[in-house]
Amino acid sequence: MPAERQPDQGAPKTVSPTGRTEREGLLGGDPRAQAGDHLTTAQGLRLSDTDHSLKAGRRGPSLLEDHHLREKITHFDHERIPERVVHARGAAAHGTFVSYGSAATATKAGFLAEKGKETDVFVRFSTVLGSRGSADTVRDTRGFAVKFYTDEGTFDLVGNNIPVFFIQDAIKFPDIIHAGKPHPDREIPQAQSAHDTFWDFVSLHTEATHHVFWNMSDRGIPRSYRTMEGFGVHTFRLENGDGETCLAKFHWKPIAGVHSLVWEEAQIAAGVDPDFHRRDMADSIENGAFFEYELGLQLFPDTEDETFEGIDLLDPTKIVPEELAPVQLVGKLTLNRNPTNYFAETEQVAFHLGNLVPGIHVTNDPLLQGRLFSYLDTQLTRLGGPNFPQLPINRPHAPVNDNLRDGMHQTAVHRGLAPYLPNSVDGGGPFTTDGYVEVPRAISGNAVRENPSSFDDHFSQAALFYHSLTPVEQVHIIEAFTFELGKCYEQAIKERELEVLAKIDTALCEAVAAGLGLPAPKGEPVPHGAVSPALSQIPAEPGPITGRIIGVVAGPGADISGVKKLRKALEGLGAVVRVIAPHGGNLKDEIVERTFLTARSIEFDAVVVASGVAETPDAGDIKARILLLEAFRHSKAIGAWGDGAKVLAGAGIAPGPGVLLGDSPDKEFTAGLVTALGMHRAWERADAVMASDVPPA
Ligand code: HDE
Repeated sequence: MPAERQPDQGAPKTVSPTGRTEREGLLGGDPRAQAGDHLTTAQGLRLSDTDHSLKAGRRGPSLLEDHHLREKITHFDHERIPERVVHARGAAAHGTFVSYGSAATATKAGFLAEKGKETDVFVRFSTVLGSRGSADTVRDTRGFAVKFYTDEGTFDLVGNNIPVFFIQDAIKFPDIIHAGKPHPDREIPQAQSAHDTFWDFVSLHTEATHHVFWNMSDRGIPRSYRTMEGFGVHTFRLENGDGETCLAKFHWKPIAGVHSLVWEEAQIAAGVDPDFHRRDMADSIENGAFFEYELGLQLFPDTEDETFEGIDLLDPTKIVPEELAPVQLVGKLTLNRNPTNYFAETEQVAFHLGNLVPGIHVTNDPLLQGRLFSYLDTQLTRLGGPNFPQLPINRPHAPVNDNLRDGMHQTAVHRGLAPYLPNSVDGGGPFTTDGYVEVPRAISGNAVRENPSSFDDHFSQAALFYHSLTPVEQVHIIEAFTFELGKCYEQAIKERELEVLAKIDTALCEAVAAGLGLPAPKGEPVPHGAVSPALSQIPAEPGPITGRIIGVVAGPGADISGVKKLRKALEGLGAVVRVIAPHGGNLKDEIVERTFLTARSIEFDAVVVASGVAETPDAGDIKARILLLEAFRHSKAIGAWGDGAKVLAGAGIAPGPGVLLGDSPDKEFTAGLVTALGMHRAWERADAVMASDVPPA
């Protein structure tokens, strides 16, 4: 037991950060919340005026004596902390992880090994390049950082939505980030890679190629955090209860499937709703449409060469195709609670991949090794000292007796005399036990600044990725490269990146070169081996529609009972129906949630026109036509019942794939809509509606 307080010692009373004492109910409600109904100073002094500073006469200067004025403004002046140097823009949610128990043969980590075990989690999603106020839908990698508050200590799985990284060695991190961040002279462009310095670096530093292909694919513009995969990226070492080890890669598989925006939508959203992803997550959780993912493991024998089927497991620019090592599902994550306060939780949370629990170990991946240094280091500055693990969001859900003492913002009141070991004066404790023990691994070798030769292959897996995708996904990659390089000013940079593309695929290189108006260099595309269909995100079967948003265009005279019927059917499946009408107000007892002014197609996964609006003067409104045409152009499900079909025809939308027409929103109509939504997009339409001589469409 920790040392007792001595009889002669007192200590600050047990009072909450907001001055709640036991007498006033510290133990009832949430003691961290503000207390009392009256406005006070930080010292609990009740105030009678907070609108006027203390002045020498009505027209006189303010007095230094005004402590309330000085306290209020001083605190305000210090409200911000440094934003994260990368991943500054993020949104987070609380949730629960439930273990299937199926990982027990691989790891003794209790939160994975014990079937049915529930562990609290906090998950922060982020973009990498943009600053705190940047847009959500930029083309970028997304962070997927999970804090498991296990009873053996906190385990952080600090991953991304892309399974590989730009660099193989942590020492290159400042280089890639300096290249990707806005230009240092004008601080533009914000939050994106479509600029010279990014392409300058990656065209020279070709180990980035694989990650660049993922960024240029649809993975760079997710539809929702709900529809993103997550990856631990590095290979970890797992240890089971018998001391046996294996190597492992972590995967998050979204129950809702992997889906993205189209580029045009992402760009519109960046202006119309820069908070697109965080709003979607907060609204969904509020509506009970929780975000769900399964945790999966790819397991490999722990061999001396740390290689599987010729793939170096220590190279973070490489994946192991799921066809070679299937992802075994080991538990389920549900995000079901929004944070109460963005700053206290989302901004102050501190992840660290060195936060491990027994049964999970690091490997020699040189990217991982550098990260083990970086997170604590950056957090010391960002969170103002070494006591940030005491912040409410960072506190472990396991007893802490750490002998760490003092430091800025210390909130604990430690007892005893001997925060050192060994000691005799505090009874010899706290005691070490059979806690975390690193797996013994032999380390030898000369000190060299070199990589293993297997790290020299920069292209074969980029080619594997590209060739594993469907034609529509490949077109998106061509369009993305053409757009991004088209935003560069330096001709030499574009030419150099085309040389890289020539090593991946001739047709791809030619198409991008044509878009840029440059000659396509001749290159020898590298061999890539068997393709991995698991890399494609186009679903073979319709997925669930939880959280999908369907806009129903209605108006005075619309078939409101039909709207209600459709709403009931779709909401029963976890989707959200929003009525769009020319003006706000009510349509009978249906509330108009969006007007032609406030709605934009990007918000909806499908748009349906109700019967009864075709003959009204608003049916041909330009904003309504743009809404429908944009949704059509982005290959979304479109529907109409009754004379709603005339509104579609008026907007120039012809029947075809993903366009559903019916007499009423009956079972058949709804089933068609649900299937179309479950497929995410009607890609069969894409060529006809997006094609343009000037890529990207
Ligand atoms: Fe990070 N990264 N990173 N990173 N990273 C940070 O830590 C760093 C890398 C990732 O929501 C920083 O507290 C280095 C790979 C996420 O709070 C910083 C290297 C992966 C987040 C840092 C990498 C990540 C961060 C900035 C190269 C995926 C957001 C603020 C060796 C596997 C966590 C902070 C959150 C944040 C350093 C590479 C994921 C500076 C040096 C690879 C999801 O410490």
